[in-house]
Amino acid sequence: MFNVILFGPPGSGKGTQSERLLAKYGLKHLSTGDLLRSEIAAQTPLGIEAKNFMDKGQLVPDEVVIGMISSALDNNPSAKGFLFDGFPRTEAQAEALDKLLKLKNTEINVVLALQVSEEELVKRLLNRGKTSGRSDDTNENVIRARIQEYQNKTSVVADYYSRFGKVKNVQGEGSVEEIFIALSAEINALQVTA
Ligand code: B4P
Repeated sequence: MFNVILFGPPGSGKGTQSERLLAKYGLKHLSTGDLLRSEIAAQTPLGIEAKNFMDKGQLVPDEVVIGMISSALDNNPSAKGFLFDGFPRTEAQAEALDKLLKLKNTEINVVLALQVSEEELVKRLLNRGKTSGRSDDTNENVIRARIQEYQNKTSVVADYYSRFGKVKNVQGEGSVEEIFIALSAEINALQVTA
């Protein structure tokens, strides 16, 4: 199996680049943001609880997202690898993911970390908010709270994986195509040496 984490702050291009990487490498996409938004759309108890956090720009509690990822891994026994998008977002989630993958005799191969400035993130998310219908994209204070949550709780996830030499920083500003080429080059380099 080949397992990739696409990492970066909100609006850094994780969702955008995931679509292209999945098509190229045939990995199974696991986006906690998408999974949470489906729960919200279906008005499940989990979705109703998650919406309260997401509308304030806060992270959803670890046990909720870890449970979702655990079920998704179990439901895809024949995947040739996973692309984790927006997960893990805390050190506890990273530790839980390592344990879940170990049970399946596999591990994270690489963490691709998109580098984007805060002003560019705010600009992109406000722009997306004009058409996405996402309540967490329309208010600049909520967007800044999400970036703050990233700095307080999520950026440490890169430090966690750096200890194992798994992080590759990739410039996340430029055209979607340029960034895709840079991400693909990192994956290709690892697959050649694997
Ligand atoms: P997510 O759904 O993960 O969303 P995101 O971080 O906002 O966006 P993403 O990074 O995928 O967007 P993209 O840049 O592609 O999370 C939403 C919320 O769910 C979180 O705030 C949290 O509350 C909750 N949540 C999710 N996972 C969780 C977890 N594990 N633990 C706890 N809580 C969790 O796109 C942004 C915009 O930029 C788009 O409009 C796109 O078109 C544009 N764009 C992309 N690339 C561009 C480029 N190169 N140039 C210009 N624009 C670009």
